[in-house]
Amino acid sequence: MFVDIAKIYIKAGDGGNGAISFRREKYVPKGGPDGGNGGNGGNVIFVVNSSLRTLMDFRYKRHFKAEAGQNGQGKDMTGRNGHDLIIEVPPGTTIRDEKTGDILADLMNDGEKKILVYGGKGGRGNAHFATSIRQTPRFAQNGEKGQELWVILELKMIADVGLIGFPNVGKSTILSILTAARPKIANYHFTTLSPNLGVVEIGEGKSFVLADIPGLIEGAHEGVGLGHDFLRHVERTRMLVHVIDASGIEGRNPIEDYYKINQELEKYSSNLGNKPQIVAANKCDLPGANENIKCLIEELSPSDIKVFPVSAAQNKGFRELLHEVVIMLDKLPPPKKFEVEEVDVYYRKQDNTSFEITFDKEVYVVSGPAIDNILRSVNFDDYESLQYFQRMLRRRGIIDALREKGIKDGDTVRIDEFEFEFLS
Ligand SMILES: Nc1nc2c(ncn2[C@@H]2O[C@H](COP(=O)(O)OP(=O)(O)OP(=O)(O)O)[C@@H](O)[C@H]2O)c(=O)[nH]1
Ligand SMILES: [Mg+2]
Repeated sequence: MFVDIAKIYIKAGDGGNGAISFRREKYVPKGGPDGGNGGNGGNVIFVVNSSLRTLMDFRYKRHFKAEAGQNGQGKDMTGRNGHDLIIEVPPGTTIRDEKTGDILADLMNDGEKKILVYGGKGGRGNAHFATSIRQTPRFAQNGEKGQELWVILELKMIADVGLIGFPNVGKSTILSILTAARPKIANYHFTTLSPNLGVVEIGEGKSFVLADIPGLIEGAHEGVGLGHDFLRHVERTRMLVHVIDASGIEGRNPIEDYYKINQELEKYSSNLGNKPQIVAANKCDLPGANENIKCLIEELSPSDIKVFPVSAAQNKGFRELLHEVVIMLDKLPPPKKFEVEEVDVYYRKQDNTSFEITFDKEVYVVSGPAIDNILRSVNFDDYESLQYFQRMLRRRGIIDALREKGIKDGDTVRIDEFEFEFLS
């Protein structure tokens, strides 16, 4: 398989912090809390753009960060949400978690979207924490951090068009003049041992992928020559350019060549036999080619197979051939989706309720997402905030869990970087 790979870092925007603010009005000495909520951070979203064909752009830019949410403000003003960051990828891109290797997304169709990391939620402003007893909360909630991840982008490039034909007919030479690929070209059979790939640019940002495939010979369907391996690749292409040596310089007859190769394709699979095909009658610069081409066109005209006389050596005749390829590709269905197992890890909402208690040198240490979440809204210098904190510990079952672990009054508890005495 032809694989293009890039490793990139993505980070969703952090949530904005909630504001601590109090109303100031004329003749109202002690206004109520009016700190607004922080805005949510932007997500990082991957979108398929079918005019892209490679992962080349990711060689230059590797870090992608979505915008953070803005902080809340006084007068109950909510911070603006951060914009999502859109990353465009070509069809056929799979995205893996760099650490676990799990496939997080397999993007195929134009416009298909996937959110891979979610922005952090904005923190609540102090207005949110006001109650009938706690009328002037001097604490607010900080925004949640946006998720971050290193991912591997993998593009299994599917060749739109495969160049097939007998050995030495000029397949690699054709690839080299139509694309930036530099395959080995030589005057002997089986110069090409594995498929080469190139991108043919046809202007207006349009392109297609062309594969040069090792020469086929009789018996290829049974594995003769370089056989099966690449016939499998050919099966995924959308159409074939059947390259024929029109000069007959190796003593074969071009018309027979045409039928023999097609028989091999047919015997390998009917899918391959039925693939749309046009003929590139190559080496038309050599003597005798014109006569052969006339016969070939005559032979194939009833079957509607178009024949294009070309010379890869002189770079002649390819404009017409490419024109036809583009017309055909436009009418053909897009390449087939790869079957891969998708692991849905990052669609899950963040887990805000689990925690863990460990015992470290006489100290009970509480950690986990539940703690991180509660800590976002604690101001340790503020009495009411601490009371709120304790209530949350109780409500989340953390106090009960500590008791179950055997904690007694006076023992030390550590949460994040804070240590305090346990009092029930
Ligand atoms: N005169 C002439 N020679 C050509 C033309 N195209 C290719 N050749 C020559 O034919 C020989 C084989 O060319 P390749 O492109 O390596 O052929 P191939 O089909 O890729 O061969 P395999 O990889 O062995 O299957 C080379 O010596 C080329 O220079 C052409 O249009 N005219
Ligand atoms: Mg070759």
